[in-house]
Amino acid sequence: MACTAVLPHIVLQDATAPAAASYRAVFKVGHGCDGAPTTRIAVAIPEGFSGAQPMPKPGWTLSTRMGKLAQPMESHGKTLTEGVQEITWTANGPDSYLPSAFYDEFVLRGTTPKTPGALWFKVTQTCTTGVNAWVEQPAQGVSTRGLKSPAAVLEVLPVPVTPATPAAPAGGHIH
Ligand SMILES: [Cu+2]
Repeated sequence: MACTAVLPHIVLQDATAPAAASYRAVFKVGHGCDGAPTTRIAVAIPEGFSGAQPMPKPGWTLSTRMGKLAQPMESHGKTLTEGVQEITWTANGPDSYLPSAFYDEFVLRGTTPKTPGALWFKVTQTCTTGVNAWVEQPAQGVSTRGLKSPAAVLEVLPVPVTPATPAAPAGGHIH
């Protein structure tokens, strides 16, 4: 794919997040498929990113696909064996298509894994003509340099140790 757009590919707004924390994933879509407008965005939720919830988008229909988790998760005192594995936004019609010259954002949230490391979100971008599969990842590290159609990467970082201040509960708030 020839990528001449100012905003390259599909990337996450925030490329890093602490481990075991709530994370708002903003996927920035900077162009269509060789000039064709985007009609659908499907995001595969990587293993370890739990409790994924999409944000509705006017003009687009949401769907989620559930699947078995490789590792059961604890949530609110219950053991979960299934989780959201894919989230899809589909344009309701031509009025909602995202023209290639325009820019838009698709948002979901979830909780990062306890273990630091790279999380790769594979994104399938469908257009009126053509499909871009953003699925490539490097053999190691988080640099997507040189990859033609990289997946969107989130680097999960160790939680900094701050013994002086009591930590707020994950995803919580302070009164
Ligand atoms: Cu691009």
